[in-house]
Amino acid sequence: MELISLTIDGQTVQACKGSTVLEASREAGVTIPTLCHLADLTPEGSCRVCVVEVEGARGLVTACTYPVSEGMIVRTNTPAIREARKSVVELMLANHPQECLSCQRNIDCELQALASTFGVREIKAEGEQRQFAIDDSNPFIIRDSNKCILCGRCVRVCKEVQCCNTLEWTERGFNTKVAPAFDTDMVDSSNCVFCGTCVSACPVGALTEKPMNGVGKPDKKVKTTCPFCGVGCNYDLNIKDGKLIGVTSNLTSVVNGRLTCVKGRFGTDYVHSPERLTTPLIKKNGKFVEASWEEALDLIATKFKEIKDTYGSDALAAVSSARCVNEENYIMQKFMRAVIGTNNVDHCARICHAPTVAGLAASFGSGAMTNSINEAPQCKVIFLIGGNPTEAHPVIGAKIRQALRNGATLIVADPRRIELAGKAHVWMQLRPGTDIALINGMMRIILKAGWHDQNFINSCTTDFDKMADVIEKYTPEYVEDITGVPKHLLMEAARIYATAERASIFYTLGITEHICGTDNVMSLANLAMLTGNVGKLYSGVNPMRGQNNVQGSCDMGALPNVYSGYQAVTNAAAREKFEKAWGVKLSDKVGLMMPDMFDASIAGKLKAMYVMGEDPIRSDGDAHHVRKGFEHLEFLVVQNIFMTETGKLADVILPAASFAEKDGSFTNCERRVQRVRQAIEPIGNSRPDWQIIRDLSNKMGYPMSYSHPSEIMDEMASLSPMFAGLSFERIDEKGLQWPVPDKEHPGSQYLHVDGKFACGLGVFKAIDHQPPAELPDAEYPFMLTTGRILYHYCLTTAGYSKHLTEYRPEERAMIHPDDAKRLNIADQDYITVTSRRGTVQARAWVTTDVLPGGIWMSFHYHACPTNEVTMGCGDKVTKTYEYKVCAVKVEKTVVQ
Ligand SMILES: Nc1nc2c(c(=O)[nH]1)N[C@H]1C(S)=C(S)[C@@H](COP(=O)(O)OP(=O)(O)OC[C@H]3O[C@@H](n4cnc5c(=O)[nH]c(N)nc54)[C@H](O)[C@@H]3O)O[C@H]1N2
Ligand SMILES: Nc1nc2c(c(=O)[nH]1)N[C@H]1C(S)=C(S)[C@@H](COP(=O)(O)OP(=O)(O)OC[C@H]3O[C@@H](n4cnc5c(=O)[nH]c(N)nc54)[C@H](O)[C@@H]3O)O[C@H]1N2
Ligand SMILES: [Mo]
Repeated sequence: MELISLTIDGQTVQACKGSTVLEASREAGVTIPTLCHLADLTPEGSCRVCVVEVEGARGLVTACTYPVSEGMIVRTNTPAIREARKSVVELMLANHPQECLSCQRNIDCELQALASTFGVREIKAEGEQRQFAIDDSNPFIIRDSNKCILCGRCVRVCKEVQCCNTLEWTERGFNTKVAPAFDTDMVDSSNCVFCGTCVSACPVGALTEKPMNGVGKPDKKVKTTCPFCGVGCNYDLNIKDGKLIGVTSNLTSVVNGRLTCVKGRFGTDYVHSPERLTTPLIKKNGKFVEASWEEALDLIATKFKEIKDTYGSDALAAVSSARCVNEENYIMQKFMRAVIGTNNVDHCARICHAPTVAGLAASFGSGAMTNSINEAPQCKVIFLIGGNPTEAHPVIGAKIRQALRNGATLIVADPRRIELAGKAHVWMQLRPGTDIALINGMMRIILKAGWHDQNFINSCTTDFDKMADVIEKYTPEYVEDITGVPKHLLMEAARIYATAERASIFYTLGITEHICGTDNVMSLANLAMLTGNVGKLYSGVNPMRGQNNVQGSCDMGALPNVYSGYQAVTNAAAREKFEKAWGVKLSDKVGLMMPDMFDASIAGKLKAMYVMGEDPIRSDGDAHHVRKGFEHLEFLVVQNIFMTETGKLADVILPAASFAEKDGSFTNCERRVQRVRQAIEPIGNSRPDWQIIRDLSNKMGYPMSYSHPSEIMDEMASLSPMFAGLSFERIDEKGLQWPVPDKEHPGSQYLHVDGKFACGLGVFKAIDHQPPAELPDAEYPFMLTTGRILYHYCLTTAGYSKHLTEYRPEERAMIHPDDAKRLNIADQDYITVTSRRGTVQARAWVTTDVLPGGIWMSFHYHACPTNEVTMGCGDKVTKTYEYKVCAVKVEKTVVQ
């Protein structure tokens, strides 16, 4: 970078060529006040608070926009400058309501602060005051344009960071204001997603959050990691009188900066829901009765021991939790392995991204996102397949929109017109369950055109020929037949992806939740290796992991086949290492996967389960079967923060503390291990999960003495080579991306550098198209696909957020207008959706965003338990349910 010299207030300083006077001054430690400026936005120079004198320039110039030049002489604090700044603030105040004391931003207000800095005394509002209606049309944000100082920060943040373009300038002159297009309320705007990033940018009280669980100034702010999806946003929990009263952006957050989504900023009010479990419960005569911890843990210890002694260790199983911190997952698998003596431990990765873990491990040697989230805005070509980040990973969605602003080309493969399909250069609306054919078709086109990377194939991979043989039959015509994607779109997608200098694949459950999920994942790995698009910046295969800590739960060994760090339970050396460290004999028998647990229970082989932070009756495929599995158990323990469907069948309920009430760490989808920090005391008599398991273990005669989660992480790191460099101290500020093999290692931004795969050579797999397990027929003529909406989260937590529930209270099933018309269904009508397994009801959402013959539903609502309808069969390798396809019939609900 070229440096130049200039003088600021008599001091000679160096600055980068191309920087502004403001940047150079800040770099040199000279403070210049600003108002419309934010470092992460394009400078505008509209408020004129940052004016300075530059010798030779006419009048005062705005420091935030004025570029530095060699030999420039700048003065930042002369009487003329002070006078000019003061009069800018006076003018703003003359037009600003003066009720500071009743304003939510009082004390936090930047205008107030500047007035005080410049010595502006009370200003009488002059002349006619603006009289805008206040927009509190939605549960999240209050927009009071009367307080707006027209700095435009919200408009720019919405355009440049969140990239939604919701807020714009409307009206003119005296009536100028910021509002959604056509001056509608935010609730009526077509594209506001209530991320609240505008609120984070507003310097005054014009945009504020609706209060959650209390009002007033926080006593403290505690930076932590979000408990919803796997993006791993950080932000500040605002605490007052021991309660969480709000969430605000923390600009030091590495992944997300000021961005959050609606759930992160407004949805954590569930922490104080009156429905929280606050005391242990024991079922007596079919009814839950309050119990002491002592009583509950004694009962569990006795029953677990009894069952172990009578039926053997493998008669017990545990479901660990991707919502819980790493340390809790580690201690849970240790408890099952060292204390109970079984490898029967699993968690929701099984029904989510297990095909990613298995598929990418087979192809590349490591089952995780290859690149980092903040590479996304710089990507030139993005291929998004089977993922809807706008709703499921909203901050990644925003970063993909940033890439588009930066000129990237986007290819989308999704059966639905998701938001990013509308913005894509090529959208392939494939039939669900036909991704292998699509990818094989793209690869065949690439090979025939010579767009493949022969060098990469030769030097970094193996088994190319087998793969090339299989794809030979996937001509564009054959692929069009299977997928429904017109061949010209397939050819265009192949050309864009393969001829880009660098291209990145992003995928999610549209790929994994199929009977061929692992094969789907390996197909994407094939495509990346064929074109050499892996092992570099801005170029890789990126599964967006689902739950906040599903990456971490896998890493910690909450899986039936591996200890922490993916060390196989069947590997004698690994087993001996853990046996030595834990002082016990360990089982070498791979444990049960979650779906197998229910089968084993029905078959009478599994007698007890310990379910932490998961609700399988609602979340697993074919709820009837799962419920039956639980009903056959002799003893069930459920540890959760709320009562769940699974909980209702439990013999003992243990109330856990939520993410806001405990220390620990979550690992996001880019492998970054980040701190979770306790901000409030556990609610009621609840306890952090790790303490509960520790105490239970002590009761069962296996001493565990951890006094803080950091000690658990230290033990885990000492036993897991890929995490050896982790410690609470090292992850404190920015987290660390694994692998971190030693205490000096800086972490790994991207994997398989220069094509050196974790397994040596990358492995091509020869894979053929396989149709879904259940296709539509005369009786069940529709294809049901299930997934997520922005405003809800899986099954439990978001349901207890007042904000979120108020905004999206019930299930809306998407159905194509052609089908709706034929069945006499109007938008908002109730419809009944029935499969061979069960039936549910939902309101219809008639839309061309789905294919004719397709129904799309979420699985979030208690009133509409979608998994009563879905199937119990799953991926050949990992048993992940095929949630993305099953056959149903649809009828208009007859109101009695
Ligand atoms: N708001 C919100 N965010 C969440 C969650 C939540 O519940 N709510 N859950 C979190 C979890 S646990 C996870 S795992 C992630 C999941 O994140 P995503 O996988 O992105 O979410 P889904 O909506 O399940 O499915 C993604 C897309 O796959 C498409 N699809 C369906 N079938 C096929 C197919 O056969 N082929 C292709 N190519 N596409 C298909 C669907 O149309 C849908 O748009 O989200 C996480 N984030
Ligand atoms: N039809 C259909 N079904 C699906 C899917 C789909 O796409 N379609 N997706 C599947 C996927 S990807 C997933 S990941 C699963 C998710 O399924 P689940 O994991 O069952 O979903 P969650 O609601 O996140 O459940 C987590 C539970 O943890 C509790 N919890 C939260 N924090 C804590 C804590 O700190 N301690 C304890 N002890 N408990 C806590 C919550 O109250 C909640 O009951 O659903 C699957 N089900
Ligand atoms: Mo998930």
